[in-house]
Amino acid sequence: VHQRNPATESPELQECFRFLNLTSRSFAAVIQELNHELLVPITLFYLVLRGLDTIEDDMTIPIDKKVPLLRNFHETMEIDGWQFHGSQEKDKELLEKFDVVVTELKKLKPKYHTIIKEMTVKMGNGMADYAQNTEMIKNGVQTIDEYELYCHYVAGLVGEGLTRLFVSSELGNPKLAERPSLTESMGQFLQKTNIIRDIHEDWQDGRRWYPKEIWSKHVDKWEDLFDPKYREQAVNCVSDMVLDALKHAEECLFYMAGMREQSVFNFVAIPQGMAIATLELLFRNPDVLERNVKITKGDACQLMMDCTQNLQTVCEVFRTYARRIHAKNDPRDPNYLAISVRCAQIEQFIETLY
Ligand code: PS7
Ligand code: MN
Ligand code: MN
Ligand code: MN
Ligand code: MN
Ligand code: MN
Repeated sequence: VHQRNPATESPELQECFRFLNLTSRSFAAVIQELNHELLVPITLFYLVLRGLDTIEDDMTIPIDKKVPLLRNFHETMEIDGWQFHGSQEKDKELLEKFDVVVTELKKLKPKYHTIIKEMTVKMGNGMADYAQNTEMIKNGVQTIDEYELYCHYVAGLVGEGLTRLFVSSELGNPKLAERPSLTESMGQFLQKTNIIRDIHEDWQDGRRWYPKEIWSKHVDKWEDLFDPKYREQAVNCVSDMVLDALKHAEECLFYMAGMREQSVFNFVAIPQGMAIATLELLFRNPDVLERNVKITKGDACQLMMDCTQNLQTVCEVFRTYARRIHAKNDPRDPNYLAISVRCAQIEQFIETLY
């Protein structure tokens, strides 16, 4: 059942929902099914962060213009009538008509507005730090710690904001607020999957998020990852990245065990199920180095059904994909043993829950 009631929505709010449906592939559906109390706050949270990310992603905005836009976005989002013209990104229309988001943010309960604003301050500054860093050094993220800090800014903070929204609306277990590492894992797992998948697209845009600490074990130069001569090394590099992402799987399942309301459970579980299925698709897949690979519509449909039941069905999804990764593991991969152990741990962890 849809929680929306367009008859009672202002024209600005209807426009916000139009943008949600325009800009998001996977989130639009799950957000619109959310419990009435959180439907509008999470829609606006999404649009604020989508606006910020559209600026971050736009490589045609010069750095000295981009950085203040990112750092001041929490103030900008309160300026009546604010619009931004000049982005070349796919989602530029959101920025061109951002005034409708500003109008609707003002109507939020103060407790929700505060959470959204605090997350925007931190994310905008984090994105700006990395944009400046890449601009100055021109060779991207070096260590796994730096990689995880970037994932914290762009996704761990989303998780923190969402968890605070769940707890303050009493739709999430208050104990979740005391377990920040579980929340962080939820964001890290999604963002790392996004980064592993987007390697080719990001490279073409002149950016890279794979840490040198990982890729330099496989190739000498970053560009070699895209050279067919080094395809085997590149596939091993992707599998090294997948191994790193899989370390968050158990904490994600723990987090999902803390959901108390079905619509919130579905909202958090669907992206996680899509993420583990995507990791399985990326694992040992040379196509990743040439194009953006995506799970099929059929698989996405099945995942939507399995991730909207209960914790047990989501655990089954994780176990199924961990087994498939395990089965695809190649003895010639330098991480063969570590991957095998990691998959077995996830499989065993799930079995102990029964
Ligand atoms: C508020 C629902 C549920 C505890 C727009 C959902 C970039 C993967 O890197 O553009 O530019 O290629 O493909 C979503 C944790 C965030 C993390 C984040 C906000 C889950 C802007 C999603 C989504 C936390 C910052 C994909 C992180 O965008 O990425 C709401 C719990 C937005 C979540 C970015 C990335 C999303 C992402 P990129 P994309
Ligand atoms: Mn983006
Ligand atoms: Mn981005
Ligand atoms: Mn860590
Ligand atoms: Mn990406
Ligand atoms: Mn993307």
